[in-house]
Amino acid sequence: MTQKKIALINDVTGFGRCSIAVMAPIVSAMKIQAVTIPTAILSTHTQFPIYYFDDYTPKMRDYIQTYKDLNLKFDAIATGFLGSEEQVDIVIDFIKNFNKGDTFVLVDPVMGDYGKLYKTYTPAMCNKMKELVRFAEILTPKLTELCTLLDIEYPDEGKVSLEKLESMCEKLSKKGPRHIVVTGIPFNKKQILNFIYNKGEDYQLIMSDKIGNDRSGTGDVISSIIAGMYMNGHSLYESAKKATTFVSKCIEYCERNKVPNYWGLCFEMFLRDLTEE
Ligand code: PXL
Repeated sequence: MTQKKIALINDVTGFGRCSIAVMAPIVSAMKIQAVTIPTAILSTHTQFPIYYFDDYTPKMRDYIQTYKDLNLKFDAIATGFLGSEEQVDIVIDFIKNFNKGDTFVLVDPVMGDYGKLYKTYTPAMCNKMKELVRFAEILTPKLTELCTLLDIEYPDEGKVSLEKLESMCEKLSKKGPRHIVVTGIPFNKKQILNFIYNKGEDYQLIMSDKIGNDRSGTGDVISSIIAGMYMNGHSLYESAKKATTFVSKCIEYCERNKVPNYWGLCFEMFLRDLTEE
């Protein structure tokens, strides 16, 4: 059996456990080869008071050209935080080149949190992300991102009905993604809701306990587990379930060991849970 390959288009961040530093080991544990396509190199992620940031955009086209010349093929492409409109254009060009029909594309539209967009998300950048969404088979937005992609106001305290979530996903799926996992929706003081949408099917729900505060890179852990599980033949529900169970276990460990939130999830402790024989 030939091993599968996933192209990870994301930043390389040294300390803080996010992006490729998290996604590559996770998909590797799932026996999938990780191929890194860097968008930027940072010493730590941007939640730290200081960080070194080297934008890789001007070099990405030459980097990718070698893959085109080598006629490399990928079973999947996963994208995460993107810094500029130009970078999104490069990613769209990459998908157009390498998605030969049997490549699956996961887009994690990392745009904001709690109803607020990150500073780099100008209206033009939001429109660019809407373009990218058209190329996704699986989309893993948070509620903030789902609302932004549909130009809908973020609901008060993130409270939203299941019917509304379904209609939002239906609307977004008309633009491209057949599968949508809306992650980390505030449900009540103790629980978080994850909403699973498969086009043409009934929605499914996964509840997880809310333990402690949010941790950096959680979205990257979730999206890479979903991508890896899905590539290994599991349903979207099973993939999302695996991701949420794994994240809960990591958070519980981090809380017990008083690991600061900005240090991300201690996923290394449980990587073996992801390996299937
Ligand atoms: O997915 C989280 C993330 C990724 N990359 C960078 C970040 C963050 C979160 O802050 O700063 C550079």
